[in-house]
Amino acid sequence: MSYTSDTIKNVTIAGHGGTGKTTLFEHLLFAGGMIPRAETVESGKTVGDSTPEEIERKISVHAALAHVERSGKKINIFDTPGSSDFVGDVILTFRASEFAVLTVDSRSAVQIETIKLWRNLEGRKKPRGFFITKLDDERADYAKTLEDIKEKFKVEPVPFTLPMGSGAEYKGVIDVLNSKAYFVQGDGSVPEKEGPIPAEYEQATLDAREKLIEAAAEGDDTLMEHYIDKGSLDAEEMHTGLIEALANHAYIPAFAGVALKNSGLIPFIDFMAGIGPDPRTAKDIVRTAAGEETEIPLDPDKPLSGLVIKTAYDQFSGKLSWVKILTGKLSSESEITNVSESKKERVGKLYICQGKKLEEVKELFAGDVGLIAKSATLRTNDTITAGDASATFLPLRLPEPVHVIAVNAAAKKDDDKLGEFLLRAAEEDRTFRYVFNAETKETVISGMGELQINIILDKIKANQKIEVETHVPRIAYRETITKKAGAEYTHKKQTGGHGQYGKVVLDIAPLARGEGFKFENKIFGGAVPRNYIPGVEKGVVEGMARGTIAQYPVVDVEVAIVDGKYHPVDSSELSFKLAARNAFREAMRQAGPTLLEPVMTLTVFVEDKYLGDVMSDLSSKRGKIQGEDSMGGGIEEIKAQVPQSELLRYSIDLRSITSGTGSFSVEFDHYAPISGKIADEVIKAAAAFHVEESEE
Ligand SMILES: Nc1nc2c(ncn2[C@@H]2O[C@H](COP(=O)(O)OP(=O)(O)O)[C@@H](O)[C@H]2O)c(=O)[nH]1
Ligand SMILES: [Mg+2]
Repeated sequence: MSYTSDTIKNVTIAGHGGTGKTTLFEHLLFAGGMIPRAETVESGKTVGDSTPEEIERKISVHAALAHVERSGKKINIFDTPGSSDFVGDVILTFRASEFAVLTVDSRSAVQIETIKLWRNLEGRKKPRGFFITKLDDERADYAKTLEDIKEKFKVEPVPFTLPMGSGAEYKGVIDVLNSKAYFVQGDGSVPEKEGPIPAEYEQATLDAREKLIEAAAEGDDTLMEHYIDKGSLDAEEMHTGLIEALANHAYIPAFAGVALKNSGLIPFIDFMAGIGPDPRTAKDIVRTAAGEETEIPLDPDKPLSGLVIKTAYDQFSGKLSWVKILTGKLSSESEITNVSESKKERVGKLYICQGKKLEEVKELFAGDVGLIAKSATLRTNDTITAGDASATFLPLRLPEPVHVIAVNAAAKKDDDKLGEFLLRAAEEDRTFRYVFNAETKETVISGMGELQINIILDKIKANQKIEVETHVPRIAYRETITKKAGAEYTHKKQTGGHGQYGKVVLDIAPLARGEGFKFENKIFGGAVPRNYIPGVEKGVVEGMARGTIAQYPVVDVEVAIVDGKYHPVDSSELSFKLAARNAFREAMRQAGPTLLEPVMTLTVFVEDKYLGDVMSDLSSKRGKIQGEDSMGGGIEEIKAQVPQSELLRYSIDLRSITSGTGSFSVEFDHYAPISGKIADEVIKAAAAFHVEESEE
């Protein structure tokens, strides 16, 4: 069966880890009649947490997609991970859905990941709401949670469901929009049942309904006039008003429930089917062949265009490319163009899915998300079309990796295989990177945190039987000079017939930081003929590749050749190159050489209670605090400049200082001189490294 654009809705469930997303996802599928029973996260059998790494750790690592059908709509639901290590998979589902619901645990205040995700949704202007979870717990406090949402996000959430009781007294929810109640049945293992609103909740329901009407009246001016005239709105006006006001961000819907007891789910599904945004109101951005960025509306009547939002390698199905169709429709057994790779490709079977269970479809219409199996060319972020359109969707913007480590296979013969699987992991999760650093001669992988990287390495170890070693990456130190100096060098070799001869006199001087290298020919009168000057410059560049302190590259130096000598027969480019290289080394030794270390701009987000600890940790890391800003919601942003060598384990340190709540980003800023003990350590380590290198 295929679903046309007018029948599709997309919603992402997101929020801090452990707030009940996967459980909510599972029970929505059960309440919607899509699975015969709901499993617990602990059992390892949920639809949402289905990969070995998720089952083993009892947390979500990847986005999962499934759908429920209700009132003629197919509601695609994404379950997402809560740990910031896997934020890449959350953000891609935000792009692919027209609505996001953030889960908030009613036992605790709004937590930091939820605040960060809210900000991402705000940046995308994505309609969003809250689902307050775990109201059956003794520590649950619905009113306080709602209050905290108000305070942290400066919004007035509009309840669509109200809980009846909490803790052991929890009975179910009131569906405010449809004026009825849903009661937990028995132990909650069967779907909730509809019934009349108990008398004790009548007033609260009326009050909540009044708020819903006010929210609906924000939909447009005519509705507002009606509301002001009549003091109310009829059911149809309310319906259209709530749809429009949601699209205009005029209100934030709030839901409540106990997923584990199958409670509060049907009103949410009804909301999604009836009021949740129609994908045909969505837009995305393309870049044309001419490089212009334009917004295009999601439109079923245009020719096919779609975006690969995710790539997964499944144990059974092989490579799966998740595509969101933006315009037109994609048919199975058809030819498409992969615009990003300029390649045509034949698409075989198409699927929709319930978690890892695939279901074949003939067509995917604009608005829907489906899967292409075993594609030859598709990669995440690729644009597909039917014809020869050349515009491509903008690649998804993701945060930069913050945790970096160097890896190698324990057995050298496995290095290529390791590289292959690291590349695949980088394809599956675009917040994970894999590069070979030619300067430090290391394979460096980076990601959002230790957990993400460990999961990837564990998987490679388990599936490929490759033993992987990890270590702290080497830092790309630099060397430079602090004063002017000059030196001369004569390269002379007499070997039988043809000799080698070249004399070079160089002046060197420091340049401003970041200026790199300048070379000037200051020879007057032909002491060194012009055709040898490129050889001199090459020699200087070679000399600069390995400095005199610890063999790190030399930067920010101006070099001039001021004099020299040549021999009409024995001189050659090679002779001048060798002379220049040695002259440079000699000059550098006299020019007050110094080591430079990379200094990063660090941006840290922490709850204000950790501010002091984070600051003092940064000062112990030679950090210079540059500013501090309140982000609202009790979150502080700290900006500091910190040497890279102090930040190699920062994701681990920050996690321990802030009980896992802090987050940060780093960016290279500049190189700064180091001296004394710190420099001595670097020189010692470099010497040891070069000994090892020469032994290999
Ligand atoms: N008491 C109670 N526990 C819940 C509820 N929903 C989820 N949990 C539990 O909270 C824990 C985390 O749930 P999970 O769905 O994995 O959260 P996620 O990390 O947000 O996906 C699990 O032990 C769930 O059984 C609920 O409605 N009531
Ligand atoms: Mg989960």
